[in-house]
Amino acid sequence: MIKLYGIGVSSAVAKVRYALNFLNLKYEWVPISPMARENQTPEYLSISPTGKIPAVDIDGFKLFESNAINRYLAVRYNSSLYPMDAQKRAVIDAWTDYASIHVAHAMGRVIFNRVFAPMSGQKVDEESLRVGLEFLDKYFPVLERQLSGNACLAGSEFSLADINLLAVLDSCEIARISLEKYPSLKKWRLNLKSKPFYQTCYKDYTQYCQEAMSAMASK
Ligand SMILES: N[C@@H](CCC(=O)N[C@@H](CS)C(=O)NCC(=O)O)C(=O)O
Repeated sequence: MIKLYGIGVSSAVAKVRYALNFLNLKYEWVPISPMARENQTPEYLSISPTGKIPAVDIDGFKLFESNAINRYLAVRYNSSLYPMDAQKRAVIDAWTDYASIHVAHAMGRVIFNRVFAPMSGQKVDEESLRVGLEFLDKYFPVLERQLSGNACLAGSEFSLADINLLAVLDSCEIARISLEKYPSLKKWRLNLKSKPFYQTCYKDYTQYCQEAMSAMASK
């Protein structure tokens, strides 16, 4: 029995949902909303000691951190998403880290200042926004170069690195981040968004954000 804890508006949660779907694994989705501080209850902290979403409980094994969860799922269910070969794994890890640390961090600055700060009445930090956009202008060409020569992020085979980047980029539309200058990246993303593992589990991320916004506005 797999339980997934979190809410749809989180791209980290989406990442695990993509992997679960790709692996054809059934799961129970348990809504845990940080906005409602449901992530700080003793019960949830016993599953995710950091209080972050997502977390999973798989037959009693509790785990947090989306990339660790996806690696565990791929290994446990013996999937090509994270093959046994040490070098292939290392390359998948390298691209996953690049997207999770660098791209996601820059995206986070833009999303916070263009979406969440205005939505929650917090001050927009124009300098942080500028820096985030500047970093994305450096990082997207790297992804473009990699994807113009390879079908997938870590080479020719679809892997956890693709699932991770797909989720990291889910907020492009809501944060008004254009990928027009990056045709290979855009094509790679459109192709993956048409796949059943994405389509069947996910209302568009933008819609989740809009729902979250309306919920906040009505408070
Ligand atoms: N590195 C973590 C990031 C998770 C994360 O930042 N989750 C956010 C939602 S997207 C969260 O739980 N925020 C609530 C909080 O920090 O209290 C992962 O990939 O699982």
